[in-house]
Amino acid sequence: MGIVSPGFSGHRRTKEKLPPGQYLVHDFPVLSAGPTPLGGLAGWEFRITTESGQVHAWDWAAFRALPTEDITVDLHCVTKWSKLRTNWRGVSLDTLMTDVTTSAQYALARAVGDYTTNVPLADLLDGKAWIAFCYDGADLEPEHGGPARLLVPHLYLWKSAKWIRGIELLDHDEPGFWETLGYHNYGDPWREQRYWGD
Ligand SMILES: Nc1nc2c(c(=O)[nH]1)N[C@H]1C(S)=C(S)[C@@H](COP(=O)(O)O)O[C@H]1N2
Ligand SMILES: [Mo]
Repeated sequence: MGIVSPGFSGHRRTKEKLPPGQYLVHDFPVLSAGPTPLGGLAGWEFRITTESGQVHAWDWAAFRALPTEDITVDLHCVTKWSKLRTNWRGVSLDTLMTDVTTSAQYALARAVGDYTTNVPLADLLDGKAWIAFCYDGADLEPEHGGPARLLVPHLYLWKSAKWIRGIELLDHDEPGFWETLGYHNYGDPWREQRYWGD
């Protein structure tokens, strides 16, 4: 390996490509539509419910016994901030879906409280989504969704439901909290799909 001068990497960084309309932040903003739930791990449960009503559930111990992945991903919020190379540890949705039999095409993530968000099931599979419980080597802070949140980094960050409790697999699409209020149904930052009609 050659020596890469700080000037070179700095130059590269300024030329890094962001999705259209986004700007770079170095802090980690908190965006929550309601209060931060402070429930402990004792009653925590994550459920996948299929379109035929089959339930697959993990308590914290069962969830944490699953194989984990360390991932570094860029985050893009619809309010226009992007944060690059964030480090997470989580359980891949592929792992959670291993024993789930479904022909559903849609998914609705449900969090503590009223927050829901819809994602096509294909966008949760093939290494594209995780239930994340560590950020930057530490337990995920409650304000960022701890104990665990959905992480779907290829879509705008409102799709990454904090305090996730379950995913419902559906044979029809069901818009969630922000989607019902006018946010784009799919939310691809690279196509700048911020609002319905974009
Ligand atoms: N349960 C829940 N999840 C949520 C939200 C929320 O209000 N409630 N806000 C969403 C929005 S709009 C964004 S931009 C991100 C913000 O995540 P952060 O607070 O960790 O930056 O969480 C998303 N997930
Ligand atoms: Mo957001």
